[in-house]
Amino acid sequence: MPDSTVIDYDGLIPNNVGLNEDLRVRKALETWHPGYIDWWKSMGPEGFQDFPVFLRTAIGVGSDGWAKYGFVKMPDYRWGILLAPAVEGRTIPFGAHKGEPAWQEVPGEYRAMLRRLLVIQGDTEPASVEQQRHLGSTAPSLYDMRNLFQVNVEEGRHLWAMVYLLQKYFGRDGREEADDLLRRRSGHQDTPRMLGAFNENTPDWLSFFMFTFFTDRDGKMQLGALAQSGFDPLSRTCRFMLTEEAHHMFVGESGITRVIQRTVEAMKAAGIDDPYEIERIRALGVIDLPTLQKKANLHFSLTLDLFGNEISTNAANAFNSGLKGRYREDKIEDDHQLTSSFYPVLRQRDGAIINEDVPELSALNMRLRDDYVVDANDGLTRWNRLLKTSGVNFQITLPHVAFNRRIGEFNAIHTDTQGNILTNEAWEATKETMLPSTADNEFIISLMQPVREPGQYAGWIAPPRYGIDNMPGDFEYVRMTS
Ligand code: BYC
Ligand code: FE
Ligand code: FE
Repeated sequence: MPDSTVIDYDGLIPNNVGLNEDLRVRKALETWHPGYIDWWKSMGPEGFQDFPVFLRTAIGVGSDGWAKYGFVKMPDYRWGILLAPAVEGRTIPFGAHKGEPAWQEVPGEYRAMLRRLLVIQGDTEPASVEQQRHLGSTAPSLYDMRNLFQVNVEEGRHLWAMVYLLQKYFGRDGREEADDLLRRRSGHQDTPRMLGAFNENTPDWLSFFMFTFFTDRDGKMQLGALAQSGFDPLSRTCRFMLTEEAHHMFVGESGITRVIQRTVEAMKAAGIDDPYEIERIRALGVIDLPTLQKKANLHFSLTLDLFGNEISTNAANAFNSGLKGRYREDKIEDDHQLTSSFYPVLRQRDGAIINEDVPELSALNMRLRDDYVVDANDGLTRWNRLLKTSGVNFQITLPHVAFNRRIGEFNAIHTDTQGNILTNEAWEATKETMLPSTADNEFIISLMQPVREPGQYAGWIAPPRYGIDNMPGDFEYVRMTS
């Protein structure tokens, strides 16, 4: 057994899984590598492949989170296979096999289910890179541009993480899936990415911050559930991915905080108290808070669709078989088998939204979504604290879970952001008060003028409080002269 706390950086593919002794898998990954680089160059960050970027690379997998920072051109980034250290004597934490030793190989009877979970997880990672590929050219600062690229290379690494599991444990099928992961394209008519939200546009930086706040947070929840898996290599992979996810969440949360900060500063300087004086506020070159709220409504509702149907036999089977647990399963106190418990699910019945108790096993998507809403609300609290201390009378809120949904119980109805059911006519007449209108989007796009001077920031966003890796305010995070 190789020492899994040490990352081997000598070969083509950095790893702590002993690739040097695993020639079959090493060859499969090395064969896949050129296609990945082609994909990265053609579908990754557009226009910035040749510039050195100040990026973080993991050099350890311990809980002390060793990392080093340095300038690297993105195609030369060392994407690696990194698993969190094994936990000795780990057992399957939930489901029908609870208490049995965790699997080091794929249990034959669950092969298809596991493969599907890996493919869906893997598909989202390159999808997000594709969605964000045009954003570099409108970055509000070099600091933000660097953060975008850091998120992008890590999502690229997350693809490697799933491809490793597919190639190591699924033979020829796994290799085919790995190739298909490079073939699908976000938003493509014929070969789209698998899940809805990953085929949407991310046209501007407000969308990017909302995406990293709301949609990467689905990543956090799903990875949290998969980190509990009885299939130990998946658990260890996800545990390491979660350490990277924290940074993606930071980018989103702090990005929106800085937008709010800039807006309230500008309002104060101009003597505007009323956040609904939209035209006057926009004339200051900052994003008005009601538009921010509409963007939040959009990204929250798109992300809720990623939790699947509230009532799902797929989710029940994945839990029962020990493959996908609940968020923080190990912190929950119950029997971890859920064969006789119930869970309240919001349902749509004869024109009303009601709560109904259903067998808990079938409601695991709903439960994960509930945990997600709590987690997202925590983030909002911090934005709202800033609004409160600034004296502006406005709070960002999450819309009702039935609002603007395409998957699950509420896909056939329209509601307002409070969850009141609307007729089609009422929805058409009011939706632009709840979701960004064409004019809102055009205004945001009009602000997206690039700023490339070190230490300078676009007028609609405040500078960050701290530099990356404690760098000074005028640090050149992306070197524009290659
Ligand atoms: N779009 O039984 P159901 C991340 C399909 S984000 C399209 O409810 P299940 C990241 C479903 O596939 C985290 N189709 O499904 C973030 C099923 O189809 P089949 C990604 C959808 O399996 C930012 C059928 O409807 N990871 O990492 O219980 C940047 C019946 O549905 C959708 C995961 O999601 C949809 N939204 O739940 C970068 C974890 N929803 O099989 C990265 C792995 C449902 O009948 N995935 N369908 O043809 C899963 O655990 C589950 O597949 C889902 C769906 C939770 C997604
Ligand atoms: Fe990811
Ligand atoms: Fe992420």
